[in-house]
Amino acid sequence: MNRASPSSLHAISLRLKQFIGTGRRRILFICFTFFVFLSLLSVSHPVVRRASQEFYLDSSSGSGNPSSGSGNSSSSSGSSKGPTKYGFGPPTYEKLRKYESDLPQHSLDLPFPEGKKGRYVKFSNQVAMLGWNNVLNELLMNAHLAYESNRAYVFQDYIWQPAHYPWPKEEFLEETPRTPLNAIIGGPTAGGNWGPGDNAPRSISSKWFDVVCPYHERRFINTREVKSALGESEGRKIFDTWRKLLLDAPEGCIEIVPAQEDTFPQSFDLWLWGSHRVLSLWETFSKSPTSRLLTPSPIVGSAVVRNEYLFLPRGPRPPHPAPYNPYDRMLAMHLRRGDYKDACIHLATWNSTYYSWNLLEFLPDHFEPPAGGSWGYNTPENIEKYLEHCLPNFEAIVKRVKDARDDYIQAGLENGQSSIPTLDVLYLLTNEQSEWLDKLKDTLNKDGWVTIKTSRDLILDQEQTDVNMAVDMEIARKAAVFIGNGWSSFTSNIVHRRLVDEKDPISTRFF
Ligand SMILES: Nc1nc2c(ncn2[C@@H]2O[C@H](COP(=O)(O)OP(=O)(O)O)[C@@H](O)[C@H]2O)c(=O)[nH]1
Ligand SMILES: [Mg+2]
Repeated sequence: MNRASPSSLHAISLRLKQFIGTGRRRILFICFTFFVFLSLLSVSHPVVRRASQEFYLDSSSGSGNPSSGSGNSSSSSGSSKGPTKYGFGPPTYEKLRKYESDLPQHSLDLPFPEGKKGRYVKFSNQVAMLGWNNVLNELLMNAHLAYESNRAYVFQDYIWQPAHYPWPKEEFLEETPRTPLNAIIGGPTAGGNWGPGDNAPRSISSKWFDVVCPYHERRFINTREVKSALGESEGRKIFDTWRKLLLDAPEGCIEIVPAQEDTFPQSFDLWLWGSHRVLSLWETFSKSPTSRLLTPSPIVGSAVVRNEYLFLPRGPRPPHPAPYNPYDRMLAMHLRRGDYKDACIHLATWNSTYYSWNLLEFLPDHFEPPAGGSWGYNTPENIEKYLEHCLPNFEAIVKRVKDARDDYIQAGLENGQSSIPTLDVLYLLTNEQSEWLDKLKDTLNKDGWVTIKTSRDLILDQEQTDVNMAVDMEIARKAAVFIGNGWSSFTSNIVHRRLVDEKDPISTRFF
């Protein structure tokens, strides 16, 4: 072993004395050493550590560690402390915009039905500045209509209802925020390929529409020309009427424009989505390539994957063999809150039925608007009934979860499934921002759920935060069991995906 000899120690101490020096130099050296010592002491103190972490999270740009949910959620620890500052503003999507503009179908030289002589339809009457799912259900139906009319669907940015945008107004990049469609969905609607051997024209961007279909070459169809004769027709009839018009029209470039006097000038409007009339479209729409080939965008898909470890069960091992895949053990529940505190009363006042695909007859849960109400009026007892389902309290939620789990397990056993179904992971997707969610978690925990994760536990980067609603929807799509809010279009689009995936109807429930 090498030991320092007395003579070498003496040499070192001499060197040190020389380095420290005398007088002012010595005082400076002592002060500096003392400062370093104090800094080390304070950094290792927990209070100082926490303060510096918070400072980092607030000020770091791009590399922060935000959580998500409805967007304005609190820290990833899952506790509710009010709106979070992300440390980064909305994304600019430069690369994604370039991807959209460089799509291979954006070429004038392609053979019919694409290229200069191709067939196109742009729905300028599409709804905007509403929640994502009111927009999504309509744009998918428009894309399906374009496909059935042998025309390329012209896709557009999603224009946000500012109240749902994940960033505060002072961080908006433009007056009305927008997100490229390819950030939220993938598949043929957003310009991806149709299935193998399908030569339908591929969707194009609205920017390319301006190139391939200059203004003076377009045929404009005002919705008035079609809708005034349709009134409150069945969805099927509405679809077939538009399809015939668009299929038979010889013009390559068609733009549907909204009638100014119509509050809902969409081809498939809110009156249709909120009524049983939409159900006649289910059979063909659910089997269409538009539905089958719809995928989450890569941004959404990557957000789900990076958070998957959160869903691994943490509770005791089940007494019987259980699936490896955490989604096969997951019950996801959509807790539609926030603006729904008012919306549920509004829905009750107008005696609203469930929304869209939530009305499908073969699903196990239904809500019959109770007798006693009239157009724009309802009784206090009826309003109470609506609130029980639309804004359920803890007791109702706990019971619903228990019943849905029991029904699912029972159905699995009756179907002669080889292994006993296991549900021991809960995912709560929500736009709730208060401590209500923490209290609900505690209540469910006391009821026996060990693994409970919520929208707030997700770690999302800047672009993933922008599309957080689609991330939650994708998780709920994959879950073995889903419980949603029957009046919500957010829920209805999850129902759409689950049924297209051929999940057993008993696994898709409503409050
Ligand atoms: N991430 C997330 N966002 C939600 C959730 N529920 C509501 N939101 C937000 O609130 C909006 C609600 O509008 P919409 O999608 O039209 O659904 P609807 O209002 O329930 O019919 C969504 O688009 C999201 O921005 C949720 O469970 N998770
Ligand atoms: Mg909405």
